[in-house]
Amino acid sequence: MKEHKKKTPRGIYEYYEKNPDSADKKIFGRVSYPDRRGFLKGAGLATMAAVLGGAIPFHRNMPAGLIPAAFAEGLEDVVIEGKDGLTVLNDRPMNAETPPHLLDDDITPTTRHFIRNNGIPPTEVNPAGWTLTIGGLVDKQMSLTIDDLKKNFDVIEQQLVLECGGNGRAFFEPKATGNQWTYGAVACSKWTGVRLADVLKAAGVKDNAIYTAHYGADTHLSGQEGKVPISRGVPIAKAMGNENLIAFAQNGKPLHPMNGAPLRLVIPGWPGSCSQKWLTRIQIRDQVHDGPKMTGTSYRVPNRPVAPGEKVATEDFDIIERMPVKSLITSPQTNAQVSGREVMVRGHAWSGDRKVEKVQISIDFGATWMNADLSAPANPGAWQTFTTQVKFPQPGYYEVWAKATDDHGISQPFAIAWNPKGYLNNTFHRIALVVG
Ligand SMILES: Nc1nc2c(c(=O)[nH]1)N[C@H]1C(S)=C(S)[C@@H](COP(=O)(O)O)O[C@H]1N2
Ligand SMILES: [Mo]
Repeated sequence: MKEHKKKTPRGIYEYYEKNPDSADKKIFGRVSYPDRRGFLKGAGLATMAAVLGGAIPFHRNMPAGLIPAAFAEGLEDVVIEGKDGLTVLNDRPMNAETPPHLLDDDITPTTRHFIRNNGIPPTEVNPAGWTLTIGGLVDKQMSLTIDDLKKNFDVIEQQLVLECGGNGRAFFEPKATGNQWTYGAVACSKWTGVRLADVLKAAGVKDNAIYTAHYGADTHLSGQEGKVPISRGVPIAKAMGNENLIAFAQNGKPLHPMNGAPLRLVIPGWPGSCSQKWLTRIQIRDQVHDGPKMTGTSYRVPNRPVAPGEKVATEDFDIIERMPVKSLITSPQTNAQVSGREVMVRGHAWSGDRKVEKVQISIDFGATWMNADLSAPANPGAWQTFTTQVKFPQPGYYEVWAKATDDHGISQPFAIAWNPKGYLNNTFHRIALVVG
């Protein structure tokens, strides 16, 4: 297997180089004073412990500005408790993706579910005392505990794809700013919860309702009290779809802290950003929601073709709704050495709220394509699995390409139109193999 290129660590070192004291405060919530050692505070201490993989018994002795030795090798060595094998793209906020070969399971294990945070996750989480408020344009405001949700509504279990709108951003040229996701800001875990639609119906959505607005308990990177890191929403028609869950369990266990414990939305087929984590409130509005990350260039794409690098006026952007058709080869791992002349190629395909009809594989740079076997989705919103036995004519270097086509006849493109924030890259997944 070839060496994979090392990623440049982002975040922690940049901050510490510029100003160690303010870095401490920003990253771990610790304040240092001239003659007094600053203690790690609740949230900061929990963040550091989560990143290091364990509580820090002597945290009171840690000098301000001390970068934990665990980070000496850069972000490659950052350990996130309960996660395994993820590539950390940023540590503040925490963002980590999953290498494709670790997404081989039909149901993504929690340890391998990517993390996309816009702010600082809440640290004092008490599931028993957690409440979800439904407010705004409803007949009756509701405040529900997780027990209330379980008692009063159908509890269902669904395998649902979550994909960040910025997945694939790393491959745009010119580069788009933001986390440089390659392939792995996508997952399909099994989520347990109640239907968002059932809860909204119980509250009674008024006739003039247009959009939802979602709020969570994470806090803004600036530390500014009351400042919301992200609050997105969906049109009422989408919210009323039976595929959307208010989830309290992931793969049969409570949600992972980084995936929104104890309560989150899962809005499959739409940008992951719609699926508010640490969910505390859903507000029904009579206008398109305008919370943080709903406006400007956030999760919005130009409504017309633009030239790479072109400046686009804010009014020329549309909100991203469904995610496009896409596929991912999860086995073999890219750069694997194939002994013999045959290999089983496997992966997953999905297309927003549609079904995938066909996945094709090419080993000759797209000149010819062969149909793979494709499974039905476990339920609407789940990805489908493709497999095919590939024979290579002779030893040498090959690329295996995958291309999915959905039930509207829409296929993945070879190349994607550039957009300023690098969203919706659904080009073919290509892996490299050396045969013989
Ligand atoms: N409260 C809150 N919810 C959030 C986010 C966030 O930063 N805060 N990130 C969103 C984005 S952009 C994505 S892609 C998904 C990622 O979910 P995951 O971290 O569980 O993989 O969560 C969404 N929900
Ligand atoms: Mo996202």
